[in-house]
Amino acid sequence: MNPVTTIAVSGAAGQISYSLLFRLIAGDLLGQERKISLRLLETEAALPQLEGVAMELVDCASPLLDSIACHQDPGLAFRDADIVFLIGAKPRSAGMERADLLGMNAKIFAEQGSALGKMAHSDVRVLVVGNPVNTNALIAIRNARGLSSRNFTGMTRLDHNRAISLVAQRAGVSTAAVERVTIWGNHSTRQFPDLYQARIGGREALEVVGEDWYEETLIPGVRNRGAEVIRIRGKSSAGSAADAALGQMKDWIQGTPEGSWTSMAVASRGEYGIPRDLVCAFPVRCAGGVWEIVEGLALSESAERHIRLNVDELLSERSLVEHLL
Ligand code: NAX
Repeated sequence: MNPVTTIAVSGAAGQISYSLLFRLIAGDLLGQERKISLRLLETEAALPQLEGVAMELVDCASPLLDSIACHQDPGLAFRDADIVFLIGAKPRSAGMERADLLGMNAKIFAEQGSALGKMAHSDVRVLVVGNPVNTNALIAIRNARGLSSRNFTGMTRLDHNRAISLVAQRAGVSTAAVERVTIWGNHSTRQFPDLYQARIGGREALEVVGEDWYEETLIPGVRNRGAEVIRIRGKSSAGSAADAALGQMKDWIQGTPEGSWTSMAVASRGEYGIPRDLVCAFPVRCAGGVWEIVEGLALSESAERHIRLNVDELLSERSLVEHLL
């Protein structure tokens, strides 16, 4: 095995990356034995800022940092990459519709998907963070000739973590006691945080937190948490997003806890009636470095209804980018 792991990060001068990169070279993802070669990708306009970030990374004198390079060409950034965080995307500006955002970012993910297919290792793990996550991941998968949808996951770990924390607070327990929570669907305000299978210290979660609180507080609370952070902090979530990206990638590499699962947006193979190839958030278990959708869960009527609404939204997003697939 190559003693150095090559990690590429797009949008590396942005705020999520600023929280992520220092943790990568502190060993928070791969431990204290693995050296890391960092490939940082940015737009031309942000390259000077990126050079400053690279200087700061060097200034940490981390023995784990083998090399660092800044790029504006995705082909160079992704060459021989083992792990890739696709964070860079255009933010939604005032007055912009979701469809406009989709159109702008779709081109970025088509280009980066194609570069990944040509340049990255065949067993590369690519975590898509930039919004709209599900559809960007779908575009990257379709353009990454030579890779498979198994090489990709989209980030729904922040929503998953938000749900766990809110449930733990409500129940007055540690987050470690909350298991088998699922985020289904699209990483949008339509996502479905599912507690029907969840357990708190071995008890049914809904019994502990109450159905009313679940419907009236938890579901909207998770869906709107990102907007609440922006309202109060004045900027979108960054530290928590970087932490979620690390958590999702770590579980993918090292495995999910025995008996539980996490939530990831991955390509459907028809599980739970979700159309094949659509990138949808599912309950996911990881072992031996690969992810698997948890199958055979009994869905409540309400869950089925919420999931159908998400599928409709994902299909309508897909129809807007059909030309890039
Ligand atoms: P920032 O605007 O701070 O950083 C984005 C960076 O991407 C900028 O430096 C920009 O120059 C760069 N960029 C734009 N186009 C690029 C391209 N073609 N190639 C390389 N770099 C490019 O945003 P930040 O707060 O870091 O958020 C990044 C993305 O994560 C956004 O799309 C955001 O919506 C998304 N998020 C996703 C979350 C999730 O749970 N999946 C949660 C957090 C976050 O909202």
